[in-house]
Amino acid sequence: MAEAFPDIQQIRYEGPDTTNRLAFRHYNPDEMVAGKSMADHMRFSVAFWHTFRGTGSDPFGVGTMQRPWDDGSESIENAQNRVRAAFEFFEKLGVKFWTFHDRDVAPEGETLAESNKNLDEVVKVIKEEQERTGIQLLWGTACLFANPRYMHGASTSCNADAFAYAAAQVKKAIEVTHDLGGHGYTFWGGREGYMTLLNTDMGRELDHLAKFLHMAVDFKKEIGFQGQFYIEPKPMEPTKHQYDSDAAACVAFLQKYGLIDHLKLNLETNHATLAGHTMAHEMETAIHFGVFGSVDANAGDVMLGWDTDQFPTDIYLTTEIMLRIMKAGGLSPGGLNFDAKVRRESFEPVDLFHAHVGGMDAFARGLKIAAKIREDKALADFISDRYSSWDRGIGAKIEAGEVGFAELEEYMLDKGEVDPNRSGRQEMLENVINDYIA
Ligand code: XUL
Ligand code: CO
Repeated sequence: MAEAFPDIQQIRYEGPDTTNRLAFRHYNPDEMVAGKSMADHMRFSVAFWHTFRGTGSDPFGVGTMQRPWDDGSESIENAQNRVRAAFEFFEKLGVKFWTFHDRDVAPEGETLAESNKNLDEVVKVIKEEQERTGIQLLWGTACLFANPRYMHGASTSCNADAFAYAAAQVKKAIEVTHDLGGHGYTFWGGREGYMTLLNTDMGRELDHLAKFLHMAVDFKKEIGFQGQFYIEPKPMEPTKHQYDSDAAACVAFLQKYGLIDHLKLNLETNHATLAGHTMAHEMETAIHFGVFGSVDANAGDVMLGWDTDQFPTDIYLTTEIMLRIMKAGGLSPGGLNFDAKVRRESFEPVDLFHAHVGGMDAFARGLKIAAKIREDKALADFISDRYSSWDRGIGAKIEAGEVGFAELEEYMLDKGEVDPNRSGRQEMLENVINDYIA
């Protein structure tokens, strides 16, 4: 196959003063920041579905993307060529990881057996390309939402056969992920939710979702797959209410069904904002409950209420994310997966490079800023001082479990009133962060 991106050279770090738009200004993979290389801090990954299957179509018009290597057919040969084009892209961009759904990489056949065979044919080329380049699979997943058989959901469908089909499909997808040395496997509940409660037995559907995940955990053990399982929260779209609506809902679900030790969360920025949360909130929640796993890095549009999946360019956002990743002690075996797509109007192949280069540079800046904030303890000192009443006296006794309501009543009757409150200083802290970002 001829080169897919013949006019594009390896993207290199050239520093902030370069005039070359196809160079990194900030992302310098081997540069050490807070004791670790930038590449290891961020573990960037490209999402095959957006970057190599996104057509640019929307409800009002057909696709716009120019992809000269893709003949638009559903042939195996075309699917294999797409994979070769993708690995050329990953290599030139300098990422070490990628992600895919089963049906992105290989066409669905007339039967499950045919679909599995198609997948095997493409996996052969994926293996060759992974070996040739050293690029690794961050996680694999199965598309359990596009085919009409999944109109009511997959594991939460009212149709038991849809559950069975989804199980067979996920079994194969996990096998393939294992075979490709994947670091993880993600469950995003594409249509696991409902459009109306009028026709829905919600409790029964949740039980089925849990049963499905338990089967996956059993199967993982059976074949010796060591990768991390992730559940990916999203509150809506395509259904009105998705069961994995946010990090807290996922934690409650995982705890109730005894799955908390088997799955972590793959948090996505635009999903957090759709749920009415910041990404920082979702990350704090996941870290606190011990289920922070990986990140689908993108951004929404503040004016639009749907999943726009844009590339992250906001340094404030990337700083907040890197602060939490460092707080969590790093991302591995997860990564920063660009689950993001170029706009319909950005239809040339080179736009794929501009988009990813921008996202990687935005995170590189976020990393450096976050490292400095942590090094200076610019927030940490303020926060520990804010809670200092818990380090001594009555606060320490409460935390140690030494007192109950009766002792606290006695303490307060004696004291009469609480110690004076101190300002939360939100505006000052916002100014502090701005000084670091400048
Ligand atoms: C959908 C979404 C998915 C998952 C993988 O909003 O984020 O692409 O990341 O199925
Ligand atoms: Co995602």
